[in-house]
Amino acid sequence: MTKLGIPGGTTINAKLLAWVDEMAKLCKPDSIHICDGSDREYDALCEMMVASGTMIKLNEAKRPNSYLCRSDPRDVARVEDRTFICSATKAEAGPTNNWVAPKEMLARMTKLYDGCMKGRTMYVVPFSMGPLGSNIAHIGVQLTDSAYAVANMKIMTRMGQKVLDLIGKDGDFVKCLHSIGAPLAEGQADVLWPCNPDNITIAHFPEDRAIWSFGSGYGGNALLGKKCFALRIASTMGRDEGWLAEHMLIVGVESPEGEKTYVGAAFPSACGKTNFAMLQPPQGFEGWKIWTVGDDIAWIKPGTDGKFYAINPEAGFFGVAPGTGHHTNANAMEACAKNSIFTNVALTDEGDVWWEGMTEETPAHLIDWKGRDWTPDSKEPAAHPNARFTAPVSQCPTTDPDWENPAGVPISAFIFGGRLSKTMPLVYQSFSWTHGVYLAATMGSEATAAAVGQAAIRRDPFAMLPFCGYNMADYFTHWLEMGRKVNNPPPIFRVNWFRKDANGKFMWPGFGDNMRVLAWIVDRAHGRKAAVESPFGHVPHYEDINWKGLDYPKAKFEELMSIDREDGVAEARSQEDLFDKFHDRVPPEFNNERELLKARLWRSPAKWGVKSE
Ligand code: O2Y
Ligand code: MN
Repeated sequence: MTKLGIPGGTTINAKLLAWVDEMAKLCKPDSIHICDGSDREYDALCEMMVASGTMIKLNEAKRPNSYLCRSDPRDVARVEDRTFICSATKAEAGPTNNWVAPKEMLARMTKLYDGCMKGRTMYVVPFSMGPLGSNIAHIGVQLTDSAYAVANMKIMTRMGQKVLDLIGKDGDFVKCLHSIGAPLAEGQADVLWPCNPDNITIAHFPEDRAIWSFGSGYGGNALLGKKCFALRIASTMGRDEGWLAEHMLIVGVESPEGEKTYVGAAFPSACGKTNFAMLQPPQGFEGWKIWTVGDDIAWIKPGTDGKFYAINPEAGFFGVAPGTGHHTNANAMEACAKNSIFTNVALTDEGDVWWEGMTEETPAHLIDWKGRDWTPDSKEPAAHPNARFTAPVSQCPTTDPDWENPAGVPISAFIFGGRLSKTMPLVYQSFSWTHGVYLAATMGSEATAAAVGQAAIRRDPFAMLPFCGYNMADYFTHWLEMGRKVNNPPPIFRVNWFRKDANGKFMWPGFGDNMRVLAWIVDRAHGRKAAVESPFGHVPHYEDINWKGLDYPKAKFEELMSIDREDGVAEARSQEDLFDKFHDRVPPEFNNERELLKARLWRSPAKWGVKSE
């Protein structure tokens, strides 16, 4: 029996028992608790954290069964400069990942882990990424000394005894070791958010399918099923086994006639990914419905019928709170209305949570994320900009009835977004699978180079730059090859909601109106609408977009879709900078695609415009 005072789960898995034993000898916890994933266990963990002050129970009438946590201000986000891919060679990790040789990292971290759990409990957290027993799902076990991580893993994954039963006596799993790195000496009082910010290290060992995370208790650093397993380790599993682990949302688009089309979409951060995953169709789309399968990660495998099938490996949302509100994303608000954990948001006088952008009116008084009194006159925001809600997917009103289908959902199109104020039209479709992979590899957002005040493009291929567990050039090749694993690979689209006019104003309303673009994409995926060939790809005729409920003049649309030849050529040249990093590992098809792009631009007028039928 551990401090929790409840028995916990049981396992006969020899590999798991031996690994727990080995890691316990290294980390030296006071006790070990095998998680059974029951509600009773969750309640006991939360009660324990409320008693220690780590969690605040929210007003039961306003936010049932929900809690607030405040992290150490030095531990508030993922730390990319402390994240490592420890593959056998540096070349396998590639130029976009931090690399340390596996032996060296193991030695370095073994010293950090030595005795790191003294005075604490080591929780053994068995979890399934994806519906239990699905052919697309995989199992992991996280060892952690953070009760906060355990409670979050209960929401974010399928966790507990049922997973131990599934792996039985010899089933395999990804080994995920996590410690906050803050041992407690006998009699030493604990702090509310123990961590070890000076030694944060998030290491991935792709060959061993293992993760070692030390020093942080926050989000992607501590909930190892998410970015560490479901993207970095899973991307290497996908490369080796012939599938895709992607930083993509999955939605189903249902027409009034009941036709359902699933798409996977990748966007860089701050591009409205969660809003798109829970999109509310605008006026003019009566009878249409958007169904959410996932908001962040997709695992995609080729099915026996020659189509791609996708699951959301997660069971919860770890959503950014600031900016999420009743007016911008009512579905996300409903998802976190109960049974949720909030981290680094503000506390209202009524015992509920609040953050910037939640309501139109700002409360007169709050306790901010650092635990200080806050009023609208305060200089700092009440919630940390990376404050989060952890909420069950099942609570979202748009959750797809098939979101837990072990067979996954069939993917009919891929969408890749960017955030670019110039050059890039609202939407275009690739000419081929190879061209589409090139479009995804060159996606990016504008980053203002403060020194010169000019916009520079920060490339984020496939929105996977911080999440690809191996050399990104090999990842591009893997995508090219995956197109040959299915009968007709789905069409690939690029979208850009962020183009601005000469006055610096956004040209596209965004939010629910993105449905108009999505409906055209769905039509194209079913081979229904004609399109115009532009230098970048196939673009829609004005008449083929449903404009009902939106006054969007044809001339404005033509401006939104126009391509300036010089800007286009500059874009093509700047794509070379990205690929130069990878030297001769870049797939040769990419050089061809770039030359073809340049040739199309040279043959186009100085300002290319879409012509209507
Ligand atoms: O800062 C963190 O630890 C969370 S990062 C995150 C969380 C949910 C979905 N996406 C992300 C991301 O960084 O892409
Ligand atoms: Mn993400």
